[in-house]
Amino acid sequence: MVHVDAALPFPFAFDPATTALVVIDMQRDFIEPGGFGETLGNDVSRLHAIVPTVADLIRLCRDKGMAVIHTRECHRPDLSDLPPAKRNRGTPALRIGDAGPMGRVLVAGEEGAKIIPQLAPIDGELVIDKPGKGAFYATSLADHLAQEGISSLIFAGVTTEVCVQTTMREANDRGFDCLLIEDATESYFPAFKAATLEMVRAQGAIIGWTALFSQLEKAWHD
Ligand code: TIU
Repeated sequence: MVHVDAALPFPFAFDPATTALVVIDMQRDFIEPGGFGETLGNDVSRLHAIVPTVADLIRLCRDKGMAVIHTRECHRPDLSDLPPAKRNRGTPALRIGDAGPMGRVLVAGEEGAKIIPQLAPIDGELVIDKPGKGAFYATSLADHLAQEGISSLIFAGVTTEVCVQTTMREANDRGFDCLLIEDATESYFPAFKAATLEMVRAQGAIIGWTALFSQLEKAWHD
């Protein structure tokens, strides 16, 4: 067992053999200019800052032989999995499915929907394409985790209060112990990130735990 004694709100212990790292939506569409995140009116530069930490986290988990899973928020080219309520929401400069500077926005296979090259999956790692915010909704993730005997999940990715938090809540309801790596997740809104970290671990880890990457790394080396 690995014991992350510094985790909040109290120590988090996990067995790497039954734990997976889930890296949420580190896609060009959210992290680079010209993608979906920017069309929603966001400054995407904040999200760049976590890339080195997410890369270190992925490397550590790979080195330890732990399962690494990546997700991508994207839709089929015919948009049959895109509810009108999602496509038509608000007044963005570009809607999901429209042609933008990185291809069609949030459409599978387009440049913008790809995971940024620095964090590209390697052979053997599961990549889940998801039409919603949560990675369990309308995907094979739950079946895969059951098949692999996974019972704990470590989370990284973007954005903290949208796809990361939704997925953690889905996972928690399904019985997984969840640890969110604080400096390997980011939001377009600093206050939303801070609030999410607090609400996740409030009430005795009502959704899960949080820890810094350095605290996870130290736990592994102790
Ligand atoms: N807009 C926003 O903060 N996030 C999303 O739309 N998707 C994810 O969080 N991946």
